[in-house]
Amino acid sequence: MFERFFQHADEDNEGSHISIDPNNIPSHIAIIMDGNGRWAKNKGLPRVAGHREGMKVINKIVKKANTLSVQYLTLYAFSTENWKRPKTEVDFLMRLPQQFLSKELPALKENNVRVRVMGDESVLPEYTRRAVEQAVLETKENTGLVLNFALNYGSRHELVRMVKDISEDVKNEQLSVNNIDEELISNKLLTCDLPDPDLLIRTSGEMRLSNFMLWQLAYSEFWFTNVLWPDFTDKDLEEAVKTYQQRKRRYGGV
Ligand code: V07
Repeated sequence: MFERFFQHADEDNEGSHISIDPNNIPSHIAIIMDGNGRWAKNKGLPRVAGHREGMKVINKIVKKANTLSVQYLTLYAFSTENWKRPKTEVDFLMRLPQQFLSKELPALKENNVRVRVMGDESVLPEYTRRAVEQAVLETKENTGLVLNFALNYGSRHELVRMVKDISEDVKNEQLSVNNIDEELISNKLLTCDLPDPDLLIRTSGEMRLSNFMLWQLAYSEFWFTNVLWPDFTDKDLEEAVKTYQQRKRRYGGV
């Protein structure tokens, strides 16, 4: 009772007076980088200016995550729903992987970061796929932080594919229905070689999952902030990690 009370009192204090426990770092952090368009609108700029500014934030957060020794960082760069946006905006977004990598790839390599992508790449423009492919290839031997970009990713689409994949295996008698379990399902998802996220961060005050990692986030801690993604700093990441460390994960137990 009192323990829970104080836990919340600490959260209200934003944990700024305490320090990070190096023995309890979330090994996988997932981020919904929201609020780029709103940031631009607030400044009287076109939406794409917000996306460009949002891109600049990524490398600072990667560095900070690396320093904290976070092992996996998943960033929601483009969802399967984002195609509904105006064509000029979509075209701009599709140029960002190329821009990001031509500017940041050397630093990522220096920091021993391994780039990885999840999502349906087949429908992306050639230049987007090329840039991503090159980044994955050039960093594949790196052993540090795994930077996982969700690019043209949608969780329901991922689940539909998983069900089809498993059904084929059953139909071909490579798999018995009795052997379908949680581990098998996890291994058929785009995150098959990643642990589930420990912490989900969403910026800009929205409190929903928006079709992001529905299966993988089953037991994750959620941390929401009103800060817009282009204004997000390493201090905000620290605060999220501190809040995470003050919570007690239960996985459905008591
Ligand atoms: C995008 C910038 C960040 C704010 C959120 C939306 C806009 C980085 C990438 C990227 C993706 C794959 C990759 C390397 C970089 C990116 C898109 C949008 C579509 F291998 N930022 N960023 N891709 N934004």
